[in-house]
Amino acid sequence: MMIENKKLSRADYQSEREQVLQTWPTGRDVEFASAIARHRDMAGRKKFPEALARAAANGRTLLQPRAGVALLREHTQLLQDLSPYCDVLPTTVDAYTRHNRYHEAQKGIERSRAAGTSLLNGFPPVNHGVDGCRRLIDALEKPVQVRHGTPDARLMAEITLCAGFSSFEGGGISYNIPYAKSVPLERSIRHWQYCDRLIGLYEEEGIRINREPFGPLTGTLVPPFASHTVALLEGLLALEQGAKCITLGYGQAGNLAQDIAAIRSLGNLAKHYFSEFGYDDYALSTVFHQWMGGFPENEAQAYSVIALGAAAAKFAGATKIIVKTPHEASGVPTMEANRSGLQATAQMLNMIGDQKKLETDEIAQETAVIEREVHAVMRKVIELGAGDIARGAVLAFEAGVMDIPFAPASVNAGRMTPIRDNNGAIRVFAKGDIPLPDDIVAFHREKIAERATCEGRAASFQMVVDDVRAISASTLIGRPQAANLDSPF
Ligand code: 8ZB
Repeated sequence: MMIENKKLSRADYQSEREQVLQTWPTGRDVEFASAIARHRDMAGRKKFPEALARAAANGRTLLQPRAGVALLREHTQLLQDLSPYCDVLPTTVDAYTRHNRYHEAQKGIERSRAAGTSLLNGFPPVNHGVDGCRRLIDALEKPVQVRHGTPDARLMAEITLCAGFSSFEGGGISYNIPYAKSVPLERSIRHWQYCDRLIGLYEEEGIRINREPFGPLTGTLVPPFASHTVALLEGLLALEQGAKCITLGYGQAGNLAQDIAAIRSLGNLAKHYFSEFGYDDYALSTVFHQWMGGFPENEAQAYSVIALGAAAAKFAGATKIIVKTPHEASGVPTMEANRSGLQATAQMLNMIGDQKKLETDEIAQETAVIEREVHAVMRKVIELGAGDIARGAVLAFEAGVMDIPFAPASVNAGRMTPIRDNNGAIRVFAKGDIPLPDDIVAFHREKIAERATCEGRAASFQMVVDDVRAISASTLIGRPQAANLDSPF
Protein backbone atom coordinates (compact mmCIF):
# COMPACT_ATOMS: atom_id res chain seq x y z
CA MET A 1 0.00 0.00 0.00
CA MET A 2 1.23 3.47 -0.85
CA ILE A 3 2.28 5.63 2.09
CA GLU A 4 -0.27 8.04 3.52
CA ASN A 5 0.15 11.11 5.69
CA LYS A 6 -2.29 9.90 8.26
CA LYS A 7 -1.97 9.61 12.03
CA LEU A 8 -1.18 5.98 12.92
CA SER A 9 -3.89 4.35 15.01
CA ARG A 10 -2.94 3.40 18.56
CA ALA A 11 -3.52 -0.25 17.67
CA ASP A 12 -1.20 -0.12 14.66
CA TYR A 13 1.43 1.68 16.71
CA GLN A 14 1.13 -0.86 19.56
CA SER A 15 1.48 -3.94 17.40
CA GLU A 16 4.44 -2.44 15.56
CA ARG A 17 6.00 -1.49 18.89
CA GLU A 18 6.01 -5.07 20.11
CA GLN A 19 8.17 -6.01 17.15
CA VAL A 20 10.41 -2.95 17.37
CA LEU A 21 11.23 -3.60 21.04
CA GLN A 22 12.35 -7.12 20.19
CA THR A 23 15.00 -6.07 17.70
CA TRP A 24 17.67 -5.77 20.43
CA PRO A 25 17.62 -7.08 24.02
CA THR A 26 17.62 -3.60 25.60
CA GLY A 27 14.22 -3.01 24.01
CA ARG A 28 12.58 -5.01 26.78
CA ASP A 29 13.41 -2.34 29.36
CA VAL A 30 11.30 0.28 27.58
CA GLU A 31 8.20 1.04 29.57
CA PHE A 32 5.90 3.89 28.62
CA ALA A 33 4.43 4.56 32.08
CA SER A 34 7.85 4.87 33.69
CA ALA A 35 8.97 7.10 30.82
CA ILE A 36 6.07 9.47 31.45
CA ALA A 37 6.74 9.50 35.18
CA ARG A 38 10.37 10.27 34.55
CA HIS A 39 9.67 13.22 32.26
CA ARG A 40 7.01 14.49 34.64
CA ASP A 41 9.51 14.51 37.50
CA MET A 42 12.32 16.05 35.48
CA ALA A 43 13.31 19.64 36.31
CA GLY A 44 12.16 22.24 33.76
CA ARG A 45 15.76 23.33 33.13
CA LYS A 46 16.45 19.86 31.69
CA LYS A 47 13.61 20.01 29.15
CA PHE A 48 14.48 20.93 25.59
CA PRO A 49 11.09 22.43 24.64
CA GLU A 50 11.25 24.77 27.63
CA ALA A 51 14.72 26.02 26.69
CA LEU A 52 13.53 26.67 23.13
CA ALA A 53 10.36 28.45 24.25
CA ARG A 54 12.32 30.71 26.60
CA ALA A 55 14.90 31.53 23.90
CA ALA A 56 12.20 32.27 21.32
CA ALA A 57 10.35 34.53 23.77
CA ASN A 58 13.51 36.46 24.70
CA GLY A 59 15.09 36.66 21.25
CA ARG A 60 18.04 34.57 22.40
CA THR A 61 20.02 32.11 20.31
CA LEU A 62 20.84 28.85 22.07
CA LEU A 63 24.28 27.33 21.62
CA GLN A 64 24.64 23.61 20.98
CA PRO A 65 27.73 21.52 20.19
CA ARG A 66 27.88 18.02 18.69
CA ALA A 67 29.47 15.32 20.83
CA GLY A 68 29.43 11.59 21.32
CA VAL A 69 31.88 8.86 22.38
CA ALA A 70 31.49 5.12 22.83
CA LEU A 71 31.47 4.63 26.59
CA LEU A 72 28.95 5.88 29.12
CA ARG A 73 31.43 7.24 31.64
CA GLU A 74 33.48 9.11 29.02
CA HIS A 75 30.40 10.41 27.24
CA THR A 76 28.96 11.69 30.51
CA GLN A 77 32.25 13.39 31.35
CA LEU A 78 32.44 14.96 27.88
CA LEU A 79 28.95 16.45 28.16
CA GLN A 80 29.60 17.64 31.71
CA ASP A 81 32.75 19.39 30.49
CA LEU A 82 30.92 21.07 27.58
CA SER A 83 27.86 22.00 29.61
CA PRO A 84 29.15 25.33 31.04
CA TYR A 85 29.84 26.60 27.52
CA CYS A 86 26.49 25.87 25.88
CA ASP A 87 22.74 26.07 26.48
CA VAL A 88 21.59 22.66 25.31
CA LEU A 89 23.49 19.39 24.97
CA PRO A 90 23.69 16.80 22.20
CA THR A 91 24.30 13.13 22.07
CA THR A 92 25.73 12.34 18.67
CA VAL A 93 25.08 8.70 17.83
CA ASP A 94 27.68 6.37 16.25
CA ALA A 95 27.44 5.21 12.64
CA TYR A 96 26.74 1.51 13.43
CA THR A 97 23.68 2.42 15.46
CA ARG A 98 22.52 4.72 12.65
CA HIS A 99 22.36 1.62 10.48
CA ASN A 100 20.81 -0.57 13.21
CA ARG A 101 24.02 -2.59 13.42
CA TYR A 102 23.90 -3.12 17.18
CA HIS A 103 26.19 -6.18 17.17
CA GLU A 104 28.98 -4.11 15.67
CA ALA A 105 28.26 -1.22 18.03
CA GLN A 106 28.62 -3.73 20.88
CA LYS A 107 32.02 -4.84 19.59
CA GLY A 108 32.97 -1.17 19.32
CA ILE A 109 32.05 -0.67 22.98
CA GLU A 110 34.09 -3.66 24.05
CA ARG A 111 37.09 -2.68 21.98
CA SER A 112 36.85 0.88 23.27
CA ARG A 113 36.92 -0.47 26.83
CA ALA A 114 39.99 -2.53 26.05
CA ALA A 115 41.72 0.35 24.25
CA GLY A 116 40.84 2.93 26.89
CA THR A 117 39.62 5.31 24.18
CA SER A 118 36.55 5.69 22.00
CA LEU A 119 36.68 3.55 18.89
CA LEU A 120 33.19 4.55 17.78
CA ASN A 121 32.35 7.88 16.14
CA GLY A 122 29.51 8.53 18.56
CA PHE A 123 27.51 7.25 21.52
CA PRO A 124 25.51 4.03 20.95
CA PRO A 125 22.31 4.61 22.98
CA VAL A 126 20.56 1.37 22.02
CA ASN A 127 23.43 -0.74 23.36
CA HIS A 128 23.70 1.32 26.55
CA GLY A 129 19.96 0.83 26.96
CA VAL A 130 17.37 2.69 29.02
CA ASP A 131 19.41 2.27 32.18
CA GLY A 132 22.65 3.62 30.78
CA CYS A 133 20.89 6.51 29.06
CA ARG A 134 19.05 7.36 32.30
CA ARG A 135 22.32 7.56 34.18
CA LEU A 136 23.57 9.95 31.51
CA ILE A 137 20.52 12.23 31.76
CA ASP A 138 20.69 12.14 35.58
CA ALA A 139 24.30 13.30 35.53
CA LEU A 140 23.55 16.40 33.41
CA GLU A 141 21.88 19.69 34.28
CA LYS A 142 20.82 20.74 30.78
CA PRO A 143 18.41 19.39 28.14
CA VAL A 144 19.82 16.66 25.91
CA GLN A 145 18.96 15.93 22.29
CA VAL A 146 19.55 12.78 20.24
CA ARG A 147 21.41 13.67 17.02
CA HIS A 148 22.06 10.93 14.52
CA GLY A 149 21.26 10.13 10.84
CA THR A 150 19.11 7.02 11.07
CA PRO A 151 16.52 5.97 8.47
CA ASP A 152 14.93 3.53 10.98
CA ALA A 153 15.24 5.15 14.41
CA ARG A 154 12.23 3.47 16.01
CA LEU A 155 14.07 1.51 18.71
CA MET A 156 16.48 4.38 19.35
CA ALA A 157 13.54 6.74 19.86
CA GLU A 158 11.79 4.35 22.26
CA ILE A 159 14.94 3.91 24.36
CA THR A 160 16.24 7.48 24.44
CA LEU A 161 12.89 9.15 25.08
CA CYS A 162 12.12 6.61 27.80
CA ALA A 163 15.44 7.60 29.38
CA GLY A 164 14.66 11.32 29.48
CA PHE A 165 16.10 12.78 26.28
CA SER A 166 13.68 15.58 25.37
CA SER A 167 14.56 16.30 21.75
CA PHE A 168 14.98 14.03 18.75
CA GLU A 169 16.62 15.03 15.49
CA GLY A 170 15.86 13.67 12.03
CA GLY A 171 13.11 12.76 9.63
CA GLY A 172 12.08 10.28 6.98
CA ILE A 173 13.50 12.39 4.16
CA SER A 174 16.40 14.24 5.82
CA TYR A 175 17.80 11.06 7.42
CA ASN A 176 17.46 9.10 4.23
CA ILE A 177 18.41 11.14 1.14
CA PRO A 178 21.78 12.46 2.47
CA TYR A 179 22.63 9.37 4.55
CA ALA A 180 21.54 6.19 2.78
CA LYS A 181 22.00 4.76 -0.68
CA SER A 182 19.18 2.33 -1.10
CA VAL A 183 16.62 2.67 1.68
CA PRO A 184 13.26 3.23 -0.05
CA LEU A 185 11.93 6.68 0.79
CA GLU A 186 8.50 5.28 1.57
CA ARG A 187 10.01 3.00 4.16
CA SER A 188 12.01 5.69 5.98
CA ILE A 189 9.02 8.04 5.97
CA ARG A 190 6.91 5.24 7.46
CA HIS A 191 9.51 4.51 10.14
CA TRP A 192 9.60 8.19 11.03
CA GLN A 193 5.82 8.29 11.27
CA TYR A 194 6.31 5.76 14.05
CA CYS A 195 8.86 8.00 15.82
CA ASP A 196 6.58 11.01 15.45
CA ARG A 197 3.58 9.00 16.68
CA LEU A 198 5.57 8.01 19.76
CA ILE A 199 6.26 11.69 20.41
CA GLY A 200 2.54 12.33 19.85
CA LEU A 201 1.79 9.77 22.58
CA TYR A 202 4.09 11.63 24.96
CA GLU A 203 2.20 14.85 24.04
CA GLU A 204 -1.09 13.14 24.86
CA GLU A 205 0.31 12.52 28.35
CA GLY A 206 1.33 16.16 28.69
CA ILE A 207 5.02 15.54 27.95
CA ARG A 208 6.46 17.74 25.26
CA ILE A 209 9.33 16.38 23.15
CA ASN A 210 11.08 18.61 20.64
CA ARG A 211 11.32 17.36 17.03
CA GLU A 212 13.97 18.73 14.73
CA PRO A 213 14.15 17.72 11.06
CA PHE A 214 17.78 17.71 9.85
CA GLY A 215 18.04 20.94 7.88
CA PRO A 216 21.38 21.01 6.04
CA LEU A 217 20.94 17.72 4.11
CA THR A 218 24.20 17.15 2.19
CA GLY A 219 25.61 20.48 3.33
CA THR A 220 27.05 21.03 -0.12
CA LEU A 221 25.69 23.97 -2.15
CA VAL A 222 22.10 23.21 -1.17
CA PRO A 223 19.88 26.12 -2.31
CA PRO A 224 17.66 27.27 0.59
CA PHE A 225 14.41 26.39 -1.19
CA ALA A 226 15.54 22.76 -1.61
CA SER A 227 16.24 22.18 2.08
CA HIS A 228 13.26 24.31 3.17
CA THR A 229 10.87 22.09 1.21
CA VAL A 230 12.16 19.03 3.06
CA ALA A 231 11.99 20.80 6.42
CA LEU A 232 8.40 21.92 5.85
CA LEU A 233 7.27 18.46 4.72
CA GLU A 234 8.90 16.81 7.72
CA GLY A 235 7.37 19.41 10.02
CA LEU A 236 3.94 18.63 8.57
CA LEU A 237 4.50 14.87 8.82
CA ALA A 238 5.48 15.23 12.50
CA LEU A 239 2.48 17.47 13.28
CA GLU A 240 0.13 14.90 11.75
CA GLN A 241 1.42 12.25 14.18
CA GLY A 242 0.85 14.58 17.12
CA ALA A 243 4.26 16.20 17.68
CA LYS A 244 3.79 19.83 18.69
CA CYS A 245 7.25 21.28 19.25
CA ILE A 246 8.99 21.68 15.91
CA THR A 247 12.42 23.14 15.16
CA LEU A 248 13.18 23.66 11.47
CA GLY A 249 16.79 23.83 10.37
CA TYR A 250 19.00 25.30 7.71
CA GLY A 251 22.72 24.98 6.96
CA GLN A 252 24.87 28.06 6.39
CA ALA A 253 25.47 28.69 2.69
CA GLY A 254 27.98 31.51 3.11
CA ASN A 255 26.38 34.61 1.58
CA LEU A 256 25.17 36.70 4.51
CA ALA A 257 22.02 38.10 2.88
CA GLN A 258 20.93 34.69 1.58
CA ASP A 259 21.60 33.03 4.93
CA ILE A 260 19.61 35.64 6.85
CA ALA A 261 16.80 35.43 4.30
CA ALA A 262 16.81 31.65 4.54
CA ILE A 263 16.10 31.54 8.28
CA ARG A 264 13.55 34.34 8.10
CA SER A 265 11.69 32.75 5.18
CA LEU A 266 11.76 29.36 6.90
CA GLY A 267 9.74 30.75 9.81
CA ASN A 268 7.27 32.53 7.50
CA LEU A 269 6.82 29.47 5.32
CA ALA A 270 6.31 27.13 8.26
CA LYS A 271 3.53 29.31 9.64
CA HIS A 272 1.96 29.45 6.18
CA TYR A 273 1.98 25.70 5.47
CA PHE A 274 1.23 24.54 9.00
CA SER A 275 -1.88 26.70 8.98
CA GLU A 276 -2.82 25.72 5.41
CA PHE A 277 -2.84 22.08 6.54
CA GLY A 278 -4.94 22.88 9.58
CA TYR A 279 -2.39 22.83 12.41
CA ASP A 280 -2.51 25.75 14.81
CA ASP A 281 -1.45 24.23 18.11
CA TYR A 282 2.33 24.01 17.90
CA ALA A 283 5.54 25.72 19.04
CA LEU A 284 7.93 26.67 16.25
CA SER A 285 11.62 27.48 16.41
CA THR A 286 14.54 27.55 13.98
CA VAL A 287 18.07 26.20 14.05
CA PHE A 288 21.04 27.44 12.06
CA HIS A 289 23.91 25.04 11.35
CA GLN A 290 27.33 26.55 10.89
CA TRP A 291 28.90 25.60 7.55
CA MET A 292 28.41 21.90 6.85
CA GLY A 293 30.71 21.67 3.84
CA GLY A 294 34.47 21.23 3.69
CA PHE A 295 36.43 23.27 6.26
CA PRO A 296 39.92 24.77 6.11
CA GLU A 297 42.46 22.61 7.91
CA ASN A 298 44.09 25.63 9.43
CA GLU A 299 42.41 26.35 12.76
CA ALA A 300 42.65 30.13 12.51
CA GLN A 301 40.88 29.99 9.14
CA ALA A 302 38.28 27.59 10.54
CA TYR A 303 37.40 30.15 13.22
CA SER A 304 36.50 32.63 10.49
CA VAL A 305 34.04 30.19 8.95
CA ILE A 306 32.60 29.57 12.42
CA ALA A 307 32.32 33.29 13.14
CA LEU A 308 30.61 34.11 9.85
CA GLY A 309 28.03 31.44 10.63
CA ALA A 310 27.50 32.85 14.10
CA ALA A 311 26.93 36.33 12.67
CA ALA A 312 24.44 35.07 10.08
CA ALA A 313 22.51 33.03 12.66
CA LYS A 314 22.20 35.98 15.03
CA PHE A 315 21.28 38.52 12.35
CA ALA A 316 18.71 36.03 11.09
CA GLY A 317 17.22 35.55 14.55
CA ALA A 318 17.63 31.76 14.70
CA THR A 319 16.47 30.18 17.98
CA LYS A 320 19.45 27.83 18.11
CA ILE A 321 22.86 27.50 16.49
CA ILE A 322 24.78 24.27 16.08
CA VAL A 323 28.43 24.91 16.38
CA LYS A 324 31.40 23.65 14.39
CA THR A 325 34.90 23.33 15.75
CA PRO A 326 38.43 24.20 14.59
CA HIS A 327 38.98 20.43 14.17
CA GLU A 328 36.24 20.07 11.58
CA ALA A 329 38.62 19.26 8.70
CA SER A 330 40.26 16.44 10.63
CA GLY A 331 37.37 14.55 12.22
CA VAL A 332 35.66 14.12 15.58
CA PRO A 333 36.73 17.08 17.74
CA THR A 334 38.25 16.97 21.21
CA MET A 335 36.36 18.56 24.08
CA GLU A 336 38.77 21.50 23.94
CA ALA A 337 38.19 22.13 20.23
CA ASN A 338 34.46 21.91 20.81
CA ARG A 339 34.69 24.41 23.67
CA SER A 340 36.68 26.79 21.46
CA GLY A 341 34.02 26.64 18.73
CA LEU A 342 31.37 27.43 21.33
CA GLN A 343 33.36 30.34 22.76
CA ALA A 344 34.10 31.86 19.36
CA THR A 345 30.42 31.58 18.51
CA ALA A 346 29.21 33.02 21.81
CA GLN A 347 31.42 36.10 21.40
CA MET A 348 29.95 36.79 17.97
CA LEU A 349 26.35 36.15 19.06
CA ASN A 350 26.81 38.66 21.87
CA MET A 351 28.31 41.31 19.61
CA ILE A 352 25.63 40.94 16.95
CA GLY A 353 22.95 40.68 19.63
CA ASP A 354 23.78 44.22 20.73
CA GLN A 355 22.92 45.55 17.28
CA LYS A 356 19.48 46.20 15.88
CA LYS A 357 17.78 43.92 13.39
CA LEU A 358 19.50 44.01 10.01
CA GLU A 359 17.16 44.87 7.13
CA THR A 360 18.48 45.44 3.61
CA ASP A 361 16.94 45.38 0.14
CA GLU A 362 19.06 42.37 -0.65
CA ILE A 363 17.74 40.41 2.33
CA ALA A 364 14.17 41.34 1.37
CA GLN A 365 14.76 40.24 -2.22
CA GLU A 366 16.38 36.93 -1.23
CA THR A 367 13.51 36.25 1.18
CA ALA A 368 10.94 36.84 -1.57
CA VAL A 369 12.83 34.62 -4.03
CA ILE A 370 13.11 31.73 -1.57
CA GLU A 371 9.42 31.96 -0.70
CA ARG A 372 8.39 31.89 -4.37
CA GLU A 373 10.65 28.91 -5.04
CA VAL A 374 9.30 26.96 -2.10
CA HIS A 375 5.69 27.69 -3.06
CA ALA A 376 6.34 26.42 -6.59
CA VAL A 377 7.85 23.14 -5.39
CA MET A 378 5.32 22.62 -2.61
CA ARG A 379 2.43 23.17 -5.02
CA LYS A 380 3.77 20.41 -7.22
CA VAL A 381 4.41 18.05 -4.29
CA ILE A 382 0.84 18.53 -3.09
CA GLU A 383 -0.48 18.04 -6.61
CA LEU A 384 1.56 14.85 -7.15
CA GLY A 385 0.24 13.42 -3.90
CA ALA A 386 -3.32 14.53 -4.67
CA GLY A 387 -3.26 16.46 -1.39
CA ASP A 388 -1.23 13.84 0.55
CA ILE A 389 2.27 15.16 1.27
CA ALA A 390 3.81 11.79 2.25
CA ARG A 391 2.79 10.38 -1.09
CA GLY A 392 3.69 13.66 -2.78
CA ALA A 393 7.21 13.61 -1.31
CA VAL A 394 7.88 10.07 -2.59
CA LEU A 395 6.56 10.90 -6.05
CA ALA A 396 8.38 14.26 -6.09
CA PHE A 397 11.75 12.59 -5.52
CA GLU A 398 10.97 9.99 -8.18
CA ALA A 399 10.12 12.75 -10.64
CA GLY A 400 13.09 14.97 -9.72
CA VAL A 401 10.67 17.67 -8.55
CA MET A 402 12.53 17.49 -5.27
CA ASP A 403 16.22 17.02 -5.92
CA ILE A 404 19.06 17.44 -3.43
CA PRO A 405 22.59 18.22 -4.71
CA PHE A 406 25.28 15.61 -4.11
CA ALA A 407 22.99 13.18 -2.25
CA PRO A 408 23.85 9.46 -2.23
CA ALA A 409 20.27 8.09 -2.24
CA SER A 410 19.53 6.28 -5.48
CA VAL A 411 16.00 7.72 -5.57
CA ASN A 412 17.45 11.25 -5.71
CA ALA A 413 17.61 12.45 -9.31
CA GLY A 414 20.75 14.57 -8.98
CA ARG A 415 19.75 16.55 -12.06
CA MET A 416 19.65 19.92 -10.33
CA THR A 417 23.05 21.62 -10.30
CA PRO A 418 23.74 24.49 -7.92
CA ILE A 419 26.46 27.11 -8.36
CA ARG A 420 27.52 30.30 -6.62
CA ASP A 421 26.82 33.70 -8.13
CA ASN A 422 29.23 36.63 -8.15
CA ASN A 423 28.22 37.45 -4.59
CA GLY A 424 28.57 33.91 -3.32
CA ALA A 425 24.83 33.23 -3.07
CA ILE A 426 23.78 29.74 -4.15
CA ARG A 427 21.88 29.74 -7.44
CA VAL A 428 20.45 27.07 -9.71
CA PHE A 429 22.70 26.41 -12.71
CA ALA A 430 20.63 23.53 -14.13
CA LYS A 431 17.16 23.08 -12.72
CA GLY A 432 16.66 19.46 -13.75
CA ASP A 433 12.97 18.73 -13.17
CA ILE A 434 12.37 21.20 -10.38
CA PRO A 435 9.29 23.28 -11.31
CA LEU A 436 10.81 26.72 -10.68
CA PRO A 437 8.87 29.62 -12.24
CA ASP A 438 10.38 31.03 -15.47
CA ASP A 439 11.16 34.45 -14.03
CA ILE A 440 12.99 32.84 -11.10
CA VAL A 441 15.02 30.69 -13.49
CA ALA A 442 15.85 33.84 -15.45
CA PHE A 443 16.91 35.58 -12.22
CA HIS A 444 19.31 32.73 -11.40
CA ARG A 445 20.66 32.72 -14.94
CA GLU A 446 21.34 36.46 -14.83
CA LYS A 447 23.13 36.19 -11.50
CA ILE A 448 25.30 33.34 -12.81
CA ALA A 449 26.09 35.26 -16.01
CA GLU A 450 27.35 38.18 -13.91
CA ARG A 451 29.90 35.89 -12.32
CA ALA A 452 30.90 34.28 -15.61
CA THR A 453 31.62 37.73 -17.05
CA CYS A 454 33.58 38.77 -13.99
CA GLU A 455 35.72 35.64 -14.11
CA GLY A 456 36.10 35.69 -17.90
CA ARG A 457 34.98 32.08 -18.25
CA ALA A 458 31.70 30.35 -19.02
CA ALA A 459 29.70 28.89 -16.17
CA SER A 460 30.40 25.15 -16.21
CA PHE A 461 30.63 22.06 -14.06
CA GLN A 462 34.25 23.02 -13.38
CA MET A 463 32.94 26.17 -11.71
CA VAL A 464 30.68 24.01 -9.51
CA VAL A 465 33.63 21.82 -8.53
CA ASP A 466 35.65 24.95 -7.73
CA ASP A 467 32.77 26.14 -5.51
CA VAL A 468 32.60 22.85 -3.61
CA ARG A 469 36.27 23.22 -2.73
CA ALA A 470 36.35 26.99 -2.19
CA ILE A 471 35.75 27.43 1.55
CA SER A 472 38.26 24.77 2.57
CA ALA A 473 40.73 26.57 0.31
CA SER A 474 40.06 29.96 1.97
CA THR A 475 37.48 31.68 -0.27
CA LEU A 476 33.70 31.62 -0.58
CA ILE A 477 33.51 31.48 -4.36
CA GLY A 478 35.57 29.07 -6.48
CA ARG A 479 37.25 31.73 -8.58
CA PRO A 480 40.07 30.96 -11.01
CA GLN A 481 43.49 31.38 -9.37
CA ALA A 482 44.49 34.83 -8.24
CA ALA A 483 41.18 36.54 -9.01
CA ASN A 484 40.24 39.03 -6.35
CA LEU A 485 42.00 37.50 -3.36
CA ASP A 486 42.72 39.55 -0.26
CA SER A 487 45.39 37.18 0.97
CA PRO A 488 48.39 35.34 -0.34
CA PHE A 489 47.21 31.74 0.23
C1 8ZB B 1 26.12 15.47 9.86
C2 8ZB B 1 26.89 16.00 11.00
C3 8ZB B 1 28.35 16.09 10.74
C4 8ZB B 1 29.06 16.88 11.79
C5 8ZB B 1 30.23 16.12 13.62
C6 8ZB B 1 31.17 16.11 12.44
C7 8ZB B 1 30.50 17.09 11.53
C8 8ZB B 1 30.00 13.66 14.03
C9 8ZB B 1 30.62 13.55 16.09
C10 8ZB B 1 30.69 14.88 15.70
C11 8ZB B 1 31.46 15.47 17.75
C12 8ZB B 1 30.99 13.22 17.41
N1 8ZB B 1 30.31 14.91 14.42
N2 8ZB B 1 30.18 12.82 15.05
N3 8ZB B 1 31.11 15.83 16.51
N4 8ZB B 1 31.40 14.21 18.22
N5 8ZB B 1 30.93 11.97 17.86
O1 8ZB B 1 28.95 16.20 13.02
O2 8ZB B 1 32.46 16.50 12.82
O3 8ZB B 1 30.81 18.39 11.95
